[in-house]
Amino acid sequence: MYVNGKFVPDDQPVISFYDHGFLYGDGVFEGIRAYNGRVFKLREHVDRMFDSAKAIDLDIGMSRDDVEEAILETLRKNNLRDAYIRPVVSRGDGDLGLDPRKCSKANVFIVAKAWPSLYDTKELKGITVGVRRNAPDALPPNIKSLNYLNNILARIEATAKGAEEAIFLDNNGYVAEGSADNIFVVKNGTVYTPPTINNLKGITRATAIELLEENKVPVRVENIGLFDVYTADEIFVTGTAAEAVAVVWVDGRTIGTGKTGPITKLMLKEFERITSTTGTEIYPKKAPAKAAAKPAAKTAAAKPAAKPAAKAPAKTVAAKPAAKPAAKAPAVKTAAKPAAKPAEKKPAAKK
Ligand code: PXG
Repeated sequence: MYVNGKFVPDDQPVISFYDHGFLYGDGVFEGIRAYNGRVFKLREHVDRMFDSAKAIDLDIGMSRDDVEEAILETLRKNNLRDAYIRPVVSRGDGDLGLDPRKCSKANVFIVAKAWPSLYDTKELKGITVGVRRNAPDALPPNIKSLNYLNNILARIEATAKGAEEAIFLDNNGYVAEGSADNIFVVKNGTVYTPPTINNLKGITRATAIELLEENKVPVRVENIGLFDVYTADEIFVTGTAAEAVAVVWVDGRTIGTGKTGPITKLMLKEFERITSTTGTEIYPKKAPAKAAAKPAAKTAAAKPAAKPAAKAPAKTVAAKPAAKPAAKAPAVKTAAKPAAKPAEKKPAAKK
């Protein structure tokens, strides 16, 4: 694993007891996946980690490009093509006492592990939990912080009640998200998902919205209540870990037919396509112009396991939409007022 610029074996202790990430959950992280030799939405994940860090006033001490390169190099050192990647930035080594000023420098860790993608048609049981999603004016759920206790409490409750995934409500009673994924409900051919005030700005969520719109499935970003959940034709959750999975039972109600529905299936298919064909190449085939002069670069490129040129620029393969996107993709709409149903011609919402 990567620790502050060095690579060490995963099982070597690398963290101080006085690290504030450990003592207080003071830090941020990301969960990223690589498929088929490419890191999916690498820049988006790195950007979100920098946003999380900004929100807690944490200086990562590295540039976005440096973090990207460290992630790619961690994958290369482990000869991985399909992997789960976990960068963690903690406030750093300090003392007892929660004042972050006691930590002079952030600690940056990156672990990458084999985790083949699971494109199975798993169907989940969901349960709405009593524990509410962290309030945006307390600990904004948009921060992917090292403090996941809110989510863990939800997961404990869901497990105790015999369900695989928790469905969080917020303090106003609106549906927020799952314990580690965003939620979508389908009704009469339209897909609904809550605005991101009460949930993580999921990268898979944004991808799902794009893919649905490319396939001319209308998506609306608006508040969702329990009624919408119980009466949905389909429900699915999205996340780097979950990818896209159907929820077919909630609080004793069977959702739709009780099987993965057609829009969820479309999502799964589209998601498989986009994750296997786009992303930042871990082992770029072509050596960069400067390194190309060295004959050694050729062999390095031929063998993915070999150490690639240290400064190979990350190459990102752009997404190719399967279907020609509709000239007038349906605008994502949001409700101005939580309870009100949005008027048909509201301006496009922030995703
Ligand atoms: N909400 C929450 C609370 C999450 O933690 C998502 C939504 C989905 O976001 P992305 O960007 O992944 O689409 C998450 C992501 C794990 C694990 O170890 C959890 C996540 C991602 C990767 C691994 O359980 N959560």
